[in-house]
Order: sequence, then C-alpha cells, then structure tokens
Amino acid sequence: MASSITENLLLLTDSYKVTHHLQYPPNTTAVYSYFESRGGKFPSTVFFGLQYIIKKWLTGQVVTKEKIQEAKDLYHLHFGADYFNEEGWNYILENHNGCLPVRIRAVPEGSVVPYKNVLFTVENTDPKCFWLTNYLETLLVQVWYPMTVATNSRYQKEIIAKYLNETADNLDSLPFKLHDFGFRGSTSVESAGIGGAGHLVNFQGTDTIAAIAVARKYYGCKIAGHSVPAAEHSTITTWGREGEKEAFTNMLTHFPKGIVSIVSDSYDIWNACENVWGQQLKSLVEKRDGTLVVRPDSGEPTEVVIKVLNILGDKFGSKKNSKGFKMLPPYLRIIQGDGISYETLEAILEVMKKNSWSAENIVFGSGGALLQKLNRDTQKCAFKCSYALINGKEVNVYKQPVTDPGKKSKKGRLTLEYSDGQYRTVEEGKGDPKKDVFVTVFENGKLLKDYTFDEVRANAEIDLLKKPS
Ligand code: 20M
Repeated sequence: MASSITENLLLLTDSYKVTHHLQYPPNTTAVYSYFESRGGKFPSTVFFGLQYIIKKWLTGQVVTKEKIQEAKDLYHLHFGADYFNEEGWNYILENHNGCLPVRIRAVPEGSVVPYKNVLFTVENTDPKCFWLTNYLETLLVQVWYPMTVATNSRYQKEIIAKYLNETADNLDSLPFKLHDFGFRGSTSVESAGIGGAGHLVNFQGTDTIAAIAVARKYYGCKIAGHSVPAAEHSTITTWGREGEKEAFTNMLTHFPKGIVSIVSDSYDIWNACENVWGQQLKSLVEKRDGTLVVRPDSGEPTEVVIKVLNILGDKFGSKKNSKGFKMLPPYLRIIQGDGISYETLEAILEVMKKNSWSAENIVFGSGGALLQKLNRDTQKCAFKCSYALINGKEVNVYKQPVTDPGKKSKKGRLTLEYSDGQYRTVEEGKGDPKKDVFVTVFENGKLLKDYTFDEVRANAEIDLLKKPS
C-alpha cells in the first residue's frame, strides 16, 4: 500500500541534514550522539515519550523503494540539486531490509533525572551508515515535548501534594487534583495526544481523549484517564440571563447522581453562589446523591477562589478536618480551571491555607499552561555528537563555544550511573557498566523494551506517594 508523503521517515529531518553525509571526515565509520536537558526551569526531568517516537516512526521496514524515490524527487525540487543520499538509503534497503541500523540506549521511561545528565544515546550499528545517527536528531529531539509536559505536570503534583499533606486528612485525592483541559489549546491532535499522555504519567484526570488513545496504543494502558459530566457556558447561557437557575436545575435533573461540575460565572458568580446555589437550589444540592463541583471561570484566581469558598462555607456550612482546616460538606467542591499554571497554583493553595481552607476542597483544571506554555528551551533539550570512529581511531567529540559555556557538550561514550540515590553521567567511556541504568530500547529496526504506562507511572511517582519497596 502506498504510504502518505507525511509518513516518509526520509523526509522527517531538517533540510541541512540531507547534505551532512557529504560533510563528515573521510573514513568515518561511527557517529555516536546523546540527548540531554542542559539545564532549564525544573532541576529534574521526567523522561517520557521516546517509546511513542520509536514505535510510530522507527520500527520495522521504514525504508522502501517508493519512499526513496519520493524523497529523491522532493529534495531535488527543494534544493535544486541532488544532495540526497540515495546510495546510502538504498544500501539500508538492500542490506537491512529497510530497517534502521541504529542502536538507541535510554534511561527507563518515567525516570526523574537531574538536568545535565545524558538521557539517551544513538549510534549506527553498520559502519557504512555513520551519517544516519544525526539524520534522526530532528525526530528524536521532539521527545522534548512529552518529556517537558510530564516534568511540568510532576512539579505541579509536588506542590499540590505538599498542600494536601499540610491541610488535608490524606493524599487520596491527589491523582485527580490537576485535570487536563488542554486539548483545544494544543497545536495538533498529535501534540495533544503525546503532551496529554505526559500529564497522565502523573495524574488520572483528563478531558484530552487523544492522550488516552496514545497511552493505550503506545503504552498498553486500557484507560489512562477519567472525567465526569460538566456544563460549559453555552449549555448555561442558552437558557438566557434569567434562566441560569433553570439551567442549573436541568443539570441536576439530568445528572442526579455522582460528580457534576457546573460553570457558575456566566453573569455573576457571587449571586450564583450566594443566591442560586446557596438559597434557591440549596436543598436540591444537599439532597443530591453525589458531589456538585462549582466552577468559577473568571477574575483573579486567588481572590475568586477564597471568596467562592467563603460564600459557599457561609451558606452550606463547613467542618474542620483532622488537621484543623475547613472542609465544605462532602457534596460540595470547587474547581478552578482558569489561569492555572505551575506559577499560579502555589499562590492559590497558599492563600487557601492562610484562610484555613483545606486543599481538599479544590480541584484544578489546566489547559494552555499544561500542554502549550512550554518549549524546547524550558528544559534546554539538546542532541550532540560525543564520539566518532574515524580511520579506525576513536575520537572524543565535543563543542565548547567561547560565547556560551552552558553549551559545552559531553565527550566520548557515555553511561548514566545511579548509586547512593544519585545519577551521574560518566564521560569518555570511563563508566562502570554495572552501574549503568541505560537500557537498549531500539536496535536494527526492533523495539527491544516495551514499557507499560504503569511502569512509567511508578518510575515517575513523587516521593510522598512512593510505595515502600
Ligand atoms: C468536571 C469536574 C472535574 C474534572 C473534569 C470535569 C468535566 N470536564 C470538564 N472539562 C472541561 C474542559 C475544558 N474546560 C472546562 C472544562 S470543565 O471544567 O467544565 N470540566 S474535577 O476536577 O472537579 N473532578 C471532580 C472529582 C473527580 C475528579 C474530577 N474525582 C472524584 C473522585 C475520583 C474522581
């Protein structure tokens, strides 16, 4: 079956890389490169998403006669010249059945590794294919995205866990405390899927169905995330300004049991909380077999959250939990899904704590900031060559730009060692293979290690929730 032009691996690289096979020193037979977070916003990185890239793009016969022809034609038009390595790709087709003669070794997915450590290495396994290692950089470095979403989401989990630990009876609700609302704000369905899966490494609440599909197809997870019924503004405002109470009542009628979230700021959140929920519909809410989640969706989040909690507390009452913090009745909670990011979360939880409200009363939703307000520089992701074989001689390769010491790269063959609870990258092939945590995940077209989502989640778990081993 003819494949689509957007699925041709030979086209999944930067233009200039198509010309690089002509640029290495003569008699180069090996190129060995590595990927790292060179620094960035968060001191540790959750490694996640390489398995998706490998399964989707690299396994099996990825080179065919048709793909070579298609790439040859396209690059001819693109450059106005024949720089494309037709001979090299034909060699792979004929000698490796179109499978990539490359080895990828990586830290287990879900591992939380301090920055400035190697996260995976790539090398050619056939001396004639030295040029292939860095041809794959463009595609492989895209792991920055699911990895950075997973990292940012895990740091938010740490914050929420800290406040639950201080102000709630237990941490049981943590897996559902940060819900993914980011589907619409993503740049594509593929991005929403892999980014959303990054969030699901840490949490179980999502509205990004594409993420559930990614976790299912690429990490064997039957159902990685859950959600509940909720209103949006259109389902409330179509009842008219005077019809808000009827809209709310209709929600309670159609969803008489379980959790239901109702956006309540269409006109006046204070009136909705005080008069509609707090008086007109109070007994319906009290008698309901489930939990009503009131959702403000505008205003300054720290102010709005406290004011909503105070009004609902006045109207429905509150009780102190085992740590002396106030709890709304079990049938009433709030969700703040507007303006939530790593930066704002702590401020909201802190002001709640100062006002004696337990973090247990609130759930957060996050969209743009969770899946989109990140880039490759958030964790300074880079892929660099550190070793080569030239004329049969091993060469330690590195860069050290005088204009930016932070861009210095590592030298030689690398191992990532773990001992005494610490990761350490050992350079120049001096590592101790017994301490090396790297796993060969891909070799010559085959996926050699298939992580389940449960394994990824267990590796990424925060210390407060880790099961004693
Ligand atoms: C409602 C309530 C929560 C999460 C999700 C929803 C429904 N989905 C929504 N999707 C949106 C998408 C985009 N923008 C806004 C929304 S929304 O806010 O209208 N809702 S929740 O976080 O409050 N929560 C309730 C409790 C539940 C987890 C989800 N847990 C209780 C025990 C186990 C699960």
